[in-house]
Amino acid sequence: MATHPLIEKFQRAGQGQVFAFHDRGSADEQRRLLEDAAEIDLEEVARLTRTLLAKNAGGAVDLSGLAPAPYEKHPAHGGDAVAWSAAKAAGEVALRAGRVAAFTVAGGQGTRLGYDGPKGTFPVTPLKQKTLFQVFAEKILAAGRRYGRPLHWFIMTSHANHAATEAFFAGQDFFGLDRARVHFFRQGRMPAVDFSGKIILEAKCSLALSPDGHGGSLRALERSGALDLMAREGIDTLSYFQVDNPLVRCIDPAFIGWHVLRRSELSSKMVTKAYAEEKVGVFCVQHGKVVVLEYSDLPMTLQRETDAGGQLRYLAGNIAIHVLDREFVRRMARGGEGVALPFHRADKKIPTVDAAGALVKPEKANGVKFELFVFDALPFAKHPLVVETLRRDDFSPVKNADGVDSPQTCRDDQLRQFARWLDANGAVVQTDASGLPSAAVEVSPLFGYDEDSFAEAWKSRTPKPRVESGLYLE
Ligand code: UD2
Repeated sequence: MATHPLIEKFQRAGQGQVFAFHDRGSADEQRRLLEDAAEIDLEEVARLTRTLLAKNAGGAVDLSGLAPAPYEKHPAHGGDAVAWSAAKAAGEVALRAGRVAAFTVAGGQGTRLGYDGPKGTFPVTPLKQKTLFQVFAEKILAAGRRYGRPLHWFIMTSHANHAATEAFFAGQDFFGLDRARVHFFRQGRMPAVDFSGKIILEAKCSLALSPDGHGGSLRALERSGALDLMAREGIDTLSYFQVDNPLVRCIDPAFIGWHVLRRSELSSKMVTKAYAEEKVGVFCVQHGKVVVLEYSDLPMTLQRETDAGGQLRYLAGNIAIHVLDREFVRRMARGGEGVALPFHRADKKIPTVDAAGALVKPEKANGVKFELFVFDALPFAKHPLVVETLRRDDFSPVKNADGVDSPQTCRDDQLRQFARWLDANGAVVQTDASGLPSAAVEVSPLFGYDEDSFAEAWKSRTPKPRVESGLYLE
């Protein structure tokens, strides 16, 4: 029997091992293996093997010409309050014109949290135990009402969690959103390879494939037709955030306004690092381009460097909240001469099979996964912009089962935010020195999803409720 052309192609590329057990698989297994293999860009794999796996690859990171990135300071830290009001007004105009959509990257594997199921279905709020997806949905619903234009929401999933994510939304009746405006699409996958560049089998007839990183969102937006849909709907601005952070202002008029006024193609929020060793990427400039350097690539001497006033010199931490221009995304997705996100290599323990086909769980890293990062698009963007935000207003992710960035720290940060909003509007709230209220309270995003909307809703609430444990404002 003639060999399948795809199998021949893999053999010619030195990747014939992928089909070592093919003939012994069931018809169904054979079909699926061929389908998965068809997804793989063998030239890309060969190129990554040459560049990222070569003996001399991964040498010293290029730090030449590196300096801290300039950023737009928040008014609380001396930023120009008048310019910030103008930005907010411009953002509101864009929102009222229906130019903005929300975009969540939710394709990650969420292994650190040890939670089975799409991360967006993880419960996070203090009283009602609303899930991450519900919090975002209600913020997006509320913003749409506020600006008189219901927002479209794009959600990037992975092969592993796509069906479960869709089913979850359907089961919750889309949290009151118009389901025609909620769009799910899958991100791409990359094969894992061993240290010599051979694609790894995770089972006899199954390739070790994993999501291509949040940077894969740019090509997935294009491939899925999301960009065309945006164009048809008159949307040119995407408000990007991660699935793990319920504090994020999914729709922030001032941030959107800065992006619009500066004609930026890619804008990013930053917070000042809490301490020198904090594990976040840092916004820098290098040879005239804005870049993010992962903490692991920034030498400790630079991370600890301070200016004359004693402040960290490299202090602009990346919290993964961006605004993207639609046509910029398209340009990045299509690529071309010198326009492409670089892949990053991560060495991992990848379950696989031995020569006899028996499953093997490696004790140490046996291979490499390749990932794209969205912030690597910054150097390609026209007029890139970094805008400061306050951590307490935008950032408290759930990443680990306990310790930092855990459900507990996130719950406390939500409580502090609700207490601050109440206090700023004249309610009596008992808190400890860190601002944590003694009463467990919760504010529904449908009541108030940011300082402004909360203040308005509170003003018109009569009689004012007492702040005590169990208070839920809806
Ligand atoms: C990311 C940033 C870090 C900091 C931090 C803030 C990187 C490499 N690091 O760290 O600098 O900004 O976030 O919280 O980005 N995702 C996908 N598809 C993928 C991989 C990830 O959709 O293939 C999503 C994932 O669902 C999540 C987000 O991207 O919403 C972040 O993923 P992560 O947990 O891998 O990022 P993390 O915490 O290492």
